[in-house]
Amino acid sequence: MLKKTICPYDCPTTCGFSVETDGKKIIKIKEDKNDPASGGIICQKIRHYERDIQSKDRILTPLKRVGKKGEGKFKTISWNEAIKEIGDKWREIIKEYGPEAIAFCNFSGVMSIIQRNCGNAFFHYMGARELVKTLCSTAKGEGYKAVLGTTGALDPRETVDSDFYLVWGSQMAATRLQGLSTLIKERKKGKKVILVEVLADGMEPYCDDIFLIKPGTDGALALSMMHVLKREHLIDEEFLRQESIGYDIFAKTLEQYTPEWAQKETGIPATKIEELAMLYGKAKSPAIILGSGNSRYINGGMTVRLITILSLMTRAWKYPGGGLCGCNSKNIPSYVRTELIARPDFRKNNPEKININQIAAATSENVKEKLYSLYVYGSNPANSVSNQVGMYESLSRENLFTVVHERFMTDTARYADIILPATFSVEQSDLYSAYGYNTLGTSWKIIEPLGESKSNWNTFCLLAKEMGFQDPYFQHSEEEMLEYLLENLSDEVNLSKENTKVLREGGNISMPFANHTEWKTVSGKIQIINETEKEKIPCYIKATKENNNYPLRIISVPAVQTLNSIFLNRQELIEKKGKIKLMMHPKDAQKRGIYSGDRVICFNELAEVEFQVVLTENIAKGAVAVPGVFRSDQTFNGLGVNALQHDRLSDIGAATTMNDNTVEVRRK
Ligand SMILES: Nc1nc2c(c(=O)[nH]1)N[C@H]1C(S)=C(S)[C@@H](COP(=O)(O)OP(=O)(O)OC[C@H]3O[C@@H](n4cnc5c(=O)[nH]c(N)nc54)[C@H](O)[C@@H]3O)O[C@H]1N2
Ligand SMILES: Nc1nc2c(c(=O)[nH]1)N[C@H]1C(S)=C(S)[C@@H](COP(=O)(O)OP(=O)(O)OC[C@H]3O[C@@H](n4cnc5c(=O)[nH]c(N)nc54)[C@H](O)[C@@H]3O)O[C@H]1N2
Ligand SMILES: [Mo]
Repeated sequence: MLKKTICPYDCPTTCGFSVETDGKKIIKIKEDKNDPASGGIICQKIRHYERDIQSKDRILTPLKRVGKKGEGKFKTISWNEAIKEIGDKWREIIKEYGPEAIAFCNFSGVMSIIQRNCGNAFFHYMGARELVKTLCSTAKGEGYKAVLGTTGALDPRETVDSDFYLVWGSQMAATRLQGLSTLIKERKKGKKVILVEVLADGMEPYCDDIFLIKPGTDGALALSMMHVLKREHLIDEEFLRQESIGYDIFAKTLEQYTPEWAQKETGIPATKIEELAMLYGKAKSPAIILGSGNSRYINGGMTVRLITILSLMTRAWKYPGGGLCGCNSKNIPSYVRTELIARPDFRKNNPEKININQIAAATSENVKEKLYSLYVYGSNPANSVSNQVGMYESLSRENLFTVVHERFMTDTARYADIILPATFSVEQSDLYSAYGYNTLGTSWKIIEPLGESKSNWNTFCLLAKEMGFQDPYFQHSEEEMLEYLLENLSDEVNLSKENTKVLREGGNISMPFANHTEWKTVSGKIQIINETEKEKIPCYIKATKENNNYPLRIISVPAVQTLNSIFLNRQELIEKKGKIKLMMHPKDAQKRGIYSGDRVICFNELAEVEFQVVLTENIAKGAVAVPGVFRSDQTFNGLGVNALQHDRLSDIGAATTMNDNTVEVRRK
């Protein structure tokens, strides 16, 4: 039997595919050529999704800690015992310190609407500490929004019509396979692909030219490209004077941003900047394909504002395929009314918020508003947030009652007092709305949950009962909630009969591409100048400064074989991924007497982390990069790159700045 389902993980595509099942197990994964997002292309990770679902390493019963925190010793208990124990402990904490002494951590383990957002409703109802979920790309989102509001950018499927591609900081071979396949086809027809990257490793075969840029300086490149466009009369000034706010004022500031100035900032030769600006400016419908890496800096929001403005300078948006891809591609905030699941109206108190990027500090012993319990689901903060050493210290606290709802023994789960077994996407029902494509889909339960695993929804319903939460919300099945969401989609969504049928049966449907020529901002105009921003006139802001002790900049990049900390249990992928690596330029290695394959210590004021060095000419000088996330037992000294990351927030969007850190490297 073949059934349609959707990948639950945090990728822009949200691929639909099929599974062969006997009703009890998933036997095989099959590509679905008719899926509007994946088009039948699925990644090497999902190709054997069944191996994860049926993995011998899966946690299938509730577990209770019997050893020390982090030691990894647990005994099996029943769900009744687990829920009772959590309830007893929470009641005790609430009585003594109030519900604000309880926090939760959730991010992108499962991206579907119900399973991702139901915990918010539960913790709002409880009055627990609020979580600000900005671990990924909110600086990018807010930077774009500052210029274009909710105007929809390009859906990757529209880029077949682009006449030039500027891939700006995306390892598309890992993160945007389907978009990359379009580029490969179009390049064969003679269209050019240029890459602006810190680490171009793996993308070389797909590009005509590569611009290696110093981390966190993309704003300087965008500004100097606009300087050249202005000088060469390649800006469509008539269009901007009509349709934007502040073009002339902004244009005057461009004078200072010469290619020679930008060369000093970015490390890209001025002549190359001229060349890129001319290529871009002479194209009719160029697409900038923007990744998220360059927004993860203290200047990340401004960088994205500047790149968004650059994309509007030449009228490109008015032509099919022209514009910006990688930002919000819908003209409405959302097809689905997520608030029906997240229920912000359940919150009656106003506790101090916790930014997920600073959860290590927030859960530490030494804060005024001390926390006594942490509930983690769909997230693995021990491996995903900054300040990893601090995170382990917090998780080691005897007086932080920690519950982790998980599928595998992650580094976070290892520190839990109680572990609850979580389901896989095929064992639960939900609605998906891709963040990089204009698609909407459903994935209905295909097999019963293995062992005693339960979905997030079903677990929160049990916990609500235990805690005596009376609202009818907590008494529905997830299938009822899914029906309810389908009946209450956003007003702007109009479904044809066929599409309604697809959603009833399972699978992705294609939604209309956005209108890229009507500006969905408060003023109805492109906001080159935005009066509501701290920096009203866009300008160059520097990233965190290097210093003599730590002269190198370190960034984290996605690995092809894994997705954040997901797939770390899959043997064949882990073998392919290899040891925890530090990518380095031969010149930087030579200065330090380091050779390819050496074990090195990479360090800064936060930690010392051991890596194996891989030398490549395809990295900007002065930068080092770490691909992928590793479980502690897959590292050399128990720590990963997150141990070298400060928990500073971006300029706008309160996002991660995980790429904005400085280090030094020495041979071990
Ligand atoms: N295989 C795989 N797929 C994934 C993921 C994964 O881990 N593995 N992660 C998923 C997630 S959570 C996300 S958010 C998306 C992200 O997907 P995208 O938004 O497309 O971004 P990435 O491919 O992560 O690109 C980050 C790139 O930014 C580059 N970079 C870092 N700093 C700078 C800079 O200052 N300037 C420039 N120009 N480039 C810079 C890095 O070298 C890296 O290649 O991918 C998703 N897909
Ligand atoms: N070093 C480094 N750090 C990074 C990144 C990086 O590339 N490198 N990427 C950053 C980015 S872009 C992101 S988005 C974040 C991701 O940060 P997180 O979301 O915290 O981390 P993930 O590694 O995705 O872990 C998700 C966990 O959820 C579990 N899970 C999956 N499905 C379910 C479910 O249905 N229910 C429950 N209860 N659990 C489930 C998985 O088993 C997994 O352990 O990490 C950030 N941190
Ligand atoms: Mo992400």
